[in-house]
Amino acid sequence: MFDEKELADIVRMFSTEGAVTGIRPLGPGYINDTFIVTTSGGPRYILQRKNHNIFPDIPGMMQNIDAVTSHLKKKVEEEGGDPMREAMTVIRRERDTMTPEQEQSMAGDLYFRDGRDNYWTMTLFIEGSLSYDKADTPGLAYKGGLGIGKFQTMLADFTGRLNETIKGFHNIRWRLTQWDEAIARDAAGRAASVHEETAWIESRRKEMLDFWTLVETGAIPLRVTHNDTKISNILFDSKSGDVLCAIDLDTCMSSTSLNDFGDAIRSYTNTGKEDDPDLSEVSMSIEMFRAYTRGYMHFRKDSLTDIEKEYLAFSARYITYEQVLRFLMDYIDGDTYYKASCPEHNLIRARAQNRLLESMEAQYGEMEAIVREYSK
Ligand code: GN1
Ligand code: MG
Repeated sequence: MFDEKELADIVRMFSTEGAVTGIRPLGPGYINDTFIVTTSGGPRYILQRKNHNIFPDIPGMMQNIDAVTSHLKKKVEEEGGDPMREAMTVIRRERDTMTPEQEQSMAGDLYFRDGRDNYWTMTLFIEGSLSYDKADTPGLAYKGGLGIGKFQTMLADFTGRLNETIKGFHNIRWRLTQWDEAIARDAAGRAASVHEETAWIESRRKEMLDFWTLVETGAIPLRVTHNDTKISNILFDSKSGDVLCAIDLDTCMSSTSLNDFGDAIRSYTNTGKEDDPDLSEVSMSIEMFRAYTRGYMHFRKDSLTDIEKEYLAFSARYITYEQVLRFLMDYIDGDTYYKASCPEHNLIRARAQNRLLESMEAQYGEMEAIVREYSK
């Protein structure tokens, strides 16, 4: 879609070092387009085209990312860590490519908007790092839990105000409103073919809304949250195996920290793939659940409130339910949100996530017992 020459021209809008020697696509992201930029005489960089259809306020999003990464860098420094590796580094615009209006505008130095309404951003590529699509050992899940536990702990005293980058992102009341509209609209004429799947959403509607009411009333507190903690959004140190940092901060917002636990469990504990067409491969590994919970609670057990601990295991069901809903809704809408590699892709994803949800429900008592064990 973009040739290397075009991409190299975009890179020139940013304050980078070295001469560009190559730009290649990177990663399996469902939303943005990501590239890795190699240079001679300078470091490697990540270039991203942010999806402006999904994120309506890119300047607001970049302001969030800048504020959160600055805070994290300070914390890492205080603890004697390496702020260039343990937090993302946002690359700013090259001053002489900016108009006076851009220089004045909010977050104007954090992104480049090209003539075709594409929004581009750059960050530093962190060398000596690894990312995974799937957690294959409890040791990795444990380290992942430590990583997000630490992330939340470092952000506990963040006092800035964060913009809402996607309206009602993990708000199931809003998602169900969107769902009802999608069914009524039936834009792709697919609603009648997913009766069985629709029943999965309806049968759990009430319990999910009851949970969210606790967030709405303030019984469950708001914190700074990442909101997209699946394993592929975490960088691990290739030598020690420890988490370096969480990447993809596009959805960093104020919400319940339970989202971050729940979404990680959805990702780390799945014995199959997120879009596994073979449902017999999909289940929740209780061993992986234990390992992640142990790591996470190492940092969080003294800070979480009683009600957060009480709903921690439930948050995995909540986020997985939401993911079934979002994939199914996108199928009904005709695949307008997620990148899909075939016409049935979103339906396959929804079915696989529902299987995972059923597996969590079947093991819920054990999940709760494990949370209690590591809460002490
Ligand atoms: C999307 O962009 P990516 O791949 O990190 C999505 C998440 C979903 C995830 C499912 C902004 O994440 O909410 O959980 O796909 N991000 C957005 O894999 O919708
Ligand atoms: Mg993302």
